[in-house]
Amino acid sequence: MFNPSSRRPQSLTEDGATALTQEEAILLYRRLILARSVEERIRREYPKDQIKTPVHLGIGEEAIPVGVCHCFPPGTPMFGSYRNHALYLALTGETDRFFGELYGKKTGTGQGKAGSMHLAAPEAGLMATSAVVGTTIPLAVGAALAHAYRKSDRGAVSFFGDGAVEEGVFWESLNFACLKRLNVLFVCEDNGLAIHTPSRQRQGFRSILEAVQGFRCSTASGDGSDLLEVIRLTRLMLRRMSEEQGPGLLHLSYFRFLEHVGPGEDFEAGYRRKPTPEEIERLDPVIRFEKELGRWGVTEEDRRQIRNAVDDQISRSVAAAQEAPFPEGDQLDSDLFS
Ligand SMILES: Cc1ncc(C[n+]2csc(CCOP(=O)(O)OP(=O)(O)O)c2C)c(N)n1
Ligand SMILES: [Mg+2]
Repeated sequence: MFNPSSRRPQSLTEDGATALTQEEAILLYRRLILARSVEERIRREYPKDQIKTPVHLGIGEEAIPVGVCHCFPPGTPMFGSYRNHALYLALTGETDRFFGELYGKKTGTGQGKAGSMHLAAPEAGLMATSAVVGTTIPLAVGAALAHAYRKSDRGAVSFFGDGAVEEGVFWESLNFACLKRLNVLFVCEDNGLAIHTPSRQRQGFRSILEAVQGFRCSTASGDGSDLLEVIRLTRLMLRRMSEEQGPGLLHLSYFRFLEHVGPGEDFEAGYRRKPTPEEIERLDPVIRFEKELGRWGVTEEDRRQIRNAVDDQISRSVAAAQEAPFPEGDQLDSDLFS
């Protein structure tokens, strides 16, 4: 399928910031397809009402976690929001425990008690994700502070939506990270919406980037639908953060294709319009990256094989999750904190 002899590093930008081997390009494509296919599968399964947890699907967002995670050493502590599926899948690549959790089963990441919004995989670096907007931002700062205490140069990453920026905890966390020069990257996944409300009806500042630029923090902004741009900007941020010995904020915009929560589209609700086919070509990170894959000699047949392998993996995991037992007895209230 893939000819190793054709593997070659590619320089995709003037400064060569995004240099990927064929092996990396294939891995990244697999991660993108895994995230997309898992969520398409959830959309098909959800109406059967066996998955009881609310699901906040990230179709359109996938390139952000896939690209950012690719730039960090394995095990770097990462923290996210409830729109966390692509982040979990980018870090773990696994779907057995993922679907176990969605089906509420003992085999899940939280033994079926945490649900889609609280996926975690500490062994892979995913320390926490949460339903409560903004709550994991200070946890990422705390992880970076712990590294600083231990004189380690390991970083930490916080993923959150544009709505979290309207919370005090974001500004307090940013202030503290800047003051203490912590090695933490804030990644704002900006879809311009908090549920149904657009940014201009919520935000008193001109732009997130301008507001953060008043802080002693490195910043960059770009198109989160473009995986190669996400990687280029993440690497740029890492370089700047190392030069400045302090935190960074990476602001990436993307288009949320589905409703805020649930498996459907909601364009008929009237708060935004459906994109045209030409716009979809630009907004869909999978389509965008597929157009680039020829650079590494990855053919349509290669892509088909990757998609099929991913579909098989998902089918096995869904079947296993459906068969798995629910937690019972003492297991129901063990590991619960409130
Ligand atoms: C502290 C808190 N306030 C309000 C809510 C209700 N709520 C759930 S999602 C959401 C919108 C958040 O938007 P954003 O941070 O942009 O994330 P997105 O859903 O766009 O990924 C709100 C207000 C909540 N879960 N937590
Ligand atoms: Mg948002």
